[in-house]
Amino acid sequence: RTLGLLTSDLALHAPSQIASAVKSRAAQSGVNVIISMPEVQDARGCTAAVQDLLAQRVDGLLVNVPLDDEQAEAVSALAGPVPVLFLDVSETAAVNSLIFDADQGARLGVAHLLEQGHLRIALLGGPQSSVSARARMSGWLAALEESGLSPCGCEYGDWSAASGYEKGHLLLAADTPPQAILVANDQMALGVIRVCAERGLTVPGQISVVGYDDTADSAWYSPPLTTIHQAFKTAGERSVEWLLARLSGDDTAVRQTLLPVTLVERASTS
Ligand code: IPT
Repeated sequence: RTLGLLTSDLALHAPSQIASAVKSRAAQSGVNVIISMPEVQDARGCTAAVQDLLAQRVDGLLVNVPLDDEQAEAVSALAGPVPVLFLDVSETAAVNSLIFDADQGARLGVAHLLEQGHLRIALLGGPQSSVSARARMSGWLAALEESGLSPCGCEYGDWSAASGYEKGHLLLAADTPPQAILVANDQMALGVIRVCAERGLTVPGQISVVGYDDTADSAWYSPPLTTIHQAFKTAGERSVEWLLARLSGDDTAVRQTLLPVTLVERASTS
């Protein structure tokens, strides 16, 4: 059997860790994986990539590219009888999905900072074109609002450490700088920690930083990063298992799985 994996930029840590888990789990079952990484991740680019994978006669498809509901539904329809599982869509998309609970992740981050007594909390979101980045942002805003707070600054990066560095400077240049920053991924948090160091702010003494992902390197940051753990290995493995089960059964109902996330408390918050 052969599976197709349509993925977002593998230069980013999270998608590469998912792809690695998909490859390993598939290999264990003697399954080949063809990886496709569209340069332009709009609806057109994804459709072309899916058509290309289908032309190579894949038996099933994994899609780890952020897609809006209609786009995901269109890709599902395009695949016809070939089962498709989406990893970066909203719960409201009527497609098979295996996604992390973004609302829970956002709430865990806010609750952690509130417990430590921080009230001036800034937000550094991911790109607004990404479904999961938007879900994290709205989760943070909702959780802050429930505590009667509004963010002390809000910026959007593109998931890279460089963008974390650039936007981190903007957040810290405010007249009343934040006591803590919630960052939508660990790579951007790396850039934020660098900004703090350059401005002579100690982390966590003068400012707390919470990341999101818990990719393999995050425990090695200086200081080790407090972050929201998303079990990428488990997600990759379960996606392959789900598709293989689908291929050997006759279940065709739409299935949505929500994976819980956890807060990993390290040394970037206090
Ligand atoms: C999501 C990561 O959290 C983020 O850091 C970035 O790498 C993004 O992927 C790339 O699209 S995880 C995804 C399964 C929602």
